[in-house]
Order: sequence, then structure tokens, then C-alpha cells
Amino acid sequence: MNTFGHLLRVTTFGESHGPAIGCVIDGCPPGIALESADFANDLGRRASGRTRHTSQRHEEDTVEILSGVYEGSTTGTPIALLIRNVDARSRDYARIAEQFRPGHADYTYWRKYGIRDPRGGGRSSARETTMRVAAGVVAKKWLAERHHIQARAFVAQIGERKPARFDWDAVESNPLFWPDNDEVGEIESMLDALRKSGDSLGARIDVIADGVPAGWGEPVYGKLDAELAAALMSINAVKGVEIGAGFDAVAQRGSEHRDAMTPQGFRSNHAGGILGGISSGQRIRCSVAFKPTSSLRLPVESVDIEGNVVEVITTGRHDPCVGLRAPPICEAMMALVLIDQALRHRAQCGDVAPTRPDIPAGVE
Ligand code: EPS
Repeated sequence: MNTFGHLLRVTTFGESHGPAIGCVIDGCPPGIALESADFANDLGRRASGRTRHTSQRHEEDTVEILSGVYEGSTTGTPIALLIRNVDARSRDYARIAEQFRPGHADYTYWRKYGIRDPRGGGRSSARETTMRVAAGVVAKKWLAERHHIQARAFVAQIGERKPARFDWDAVESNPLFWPDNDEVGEIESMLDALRKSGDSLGARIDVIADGVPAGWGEPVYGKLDAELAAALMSINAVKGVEIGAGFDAVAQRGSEHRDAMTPQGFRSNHAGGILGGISSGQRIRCSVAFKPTSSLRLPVESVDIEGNVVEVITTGRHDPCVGLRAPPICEAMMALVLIDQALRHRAQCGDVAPTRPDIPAGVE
């Protein structure tokens, strides 16, 4: 399936080295101001080639709006977005076209379909995440305008390294989405050494949403946390998703984990803003583990499509830490799940009279 969502459905298409990538957003509310320039900021935050620490493939990522917008406003009809690929270099993949790159989807696509596009990994490439971010821009606009909701993400860990301090302003002021500007120089040196060594590192991305009202999410099979986990897990290279305390909950006592409630607010947020699959009105907090990039120039043993033993060396333009480009992707997936849940909530419960008490978010 290349489609996700229920009332707001996103379908993406395209391969990394094909002529273009694109998406169709169906079920989008009418009346959202939308123009091509709206996509530039988030697509730029995600793009490769903007710093020396990412793949040096330079895509312009200019969005063409093909349908669903009239005189600068969404019309409620399907929004089709297209981005042309302009900097694919398929010769990097010619030598390994019949080899399986360990850690990649090459082998599993081959076993599933019996055919695959080896150029840049084809459909399995992280290039596909561009369209998630583009669709997320539309979701973010609606959530901000209608509900003052903001989805934001940052790099919470690279390899073993965690930031000593946290500052939102820092996150957007350095190219690594790192929450402590004083450490950026050191991290950059670490990444330079990593790139020279030919190896890669994983990263943890924390993604949060502020302003989500209590009541969004569908028990039992459409739980908000279940849909967030699925959406975040569907991003390339993700190996783990936590909601709130996540796996730390295993070692907590119930007396610590439960978030005490007062009329002035919740005293803690181990639940990550979701109780029983429904938003509590607190900050929604997820943490996402990205594996270290598998495309390395360091040789590794593998087999080719005939089953022969081969040594795979991946040359070309790859990310030493693919998680560094992931914050906008995580934000987009969070926003797309939230808008879909908001529309479903409105459909079923839109005329439920507001209930009391309305407990403030409290401690985040
Ligand atoms: C990617 C490999 C590289 C990255 C690409 C993701 O592409 P290629 O080797 O095909 O040039 O540059 O990322 C993007 C192009 C992008 O826009 O994110 C991979 O194997 O996933």
C-alpha cells in the first residue's frame, strides 16, 4: 500500500531515480490558503545537500500543484503535488545492480516482487519522504489555523551522544536540529570524522505536538498512539517508536508512571499525552529510533541475485546519519495522523457538548 489515512488520505508515488515523485492528498478540507512557496521551508529543512553532513545530491524540490487548489485556496478536491527529480546519478548503482546491499530493502523487494528498480533503491529510497513532508505542510497549516496546534521535532541523540541542554531556538538555528548550540561545533567534528571513516551512526528524534485538545483518537483499533506509531514506523530507517515514557515504563512503578491530575494540570506526562488511545490535552510526545545508514563504502559480505558470494561496496552520495534529516519527516507524519484523527473526531463527535472538567496540560 502506498496510501495511508482514513478521512484524509495520502498516496505517494515515484522512485528515487524516476522522472518525478508526487502525492495525492484526498479528503483535505476546503479553504486552506496554499501555494507552491508554502512547501519550501519544510522541504528545505529535509533536503539533502544543504550541509556537508548529508548526502550531496542536490534536488531543487520545487512543488508543482496540479490540482485541488483554485485561486490560492484548497477546494476540497484531491490535491496532487509533483516534484521532478533533477539530480539522480544512476551510474553509482550500475555496478551493484545485481547485488543485495546488506541492511537495505534490496533482498526483500527482490523476494517479494521478483523484480526491482536498483537505481537509488527505487521506491525504497528515503527520497519518498519528500512527499510525506509536502503533504505534512498542508496538514500543519490546517492544524495551526483551526486548532493552534504545532508539531515540532529535534535530534535528541546521535550515536551515544545526547545534548547537555535543551533550547527550542537552537533546534532551528543549526543545521543538525541539535538543541544545544554550544555543542554544535563538537558534533560537527564528530560527523566529519564519521564521514571520513566511511561509517554511519543512528539517531533518536523526538517529535511533539502542542495544543492537541483532549478527545482525539479512536478506541479500540484506531488508537491515536497506535496510528502515530504506525505512521512514524513507516518512515525509512526507523527501528523503534516510543510514546511518552516508552520502554522506560518497564522499569517504573505504577505510582510513578501514572500522571497525577489536579484542577491546575497534570503533574507529569509519562503517558505522552495519550490515554486509552485518546488525547488527554497534554503534549503529545514520541521518540523515534533511526538506524545507522546501510550504504557504506566499507566493504561487506553479501550475495548477488544468483546466490554468488560478493563483496558489496556502496559508492555515491549517502548520509552518514540519515536521522539528521528526519525531524521534518516526523513532524509531517505526526501532523497527518492528527488531521485525520481531527476530521474523524469532528465527524462522529462534532456535536458533543464540551464536558467538564477541562484539565490544563500541566507538566510536559
Ligand atoms: C538515499 C540515497 C541517496 C540520498 C537519498 C536517499 O540518493 P541517491 O544515492 O539515489 O542519489 O541522496 O535522499 C534523497 C535524494 C532525498 O531527497 O532525500 C537512500 O538510499 O535512501
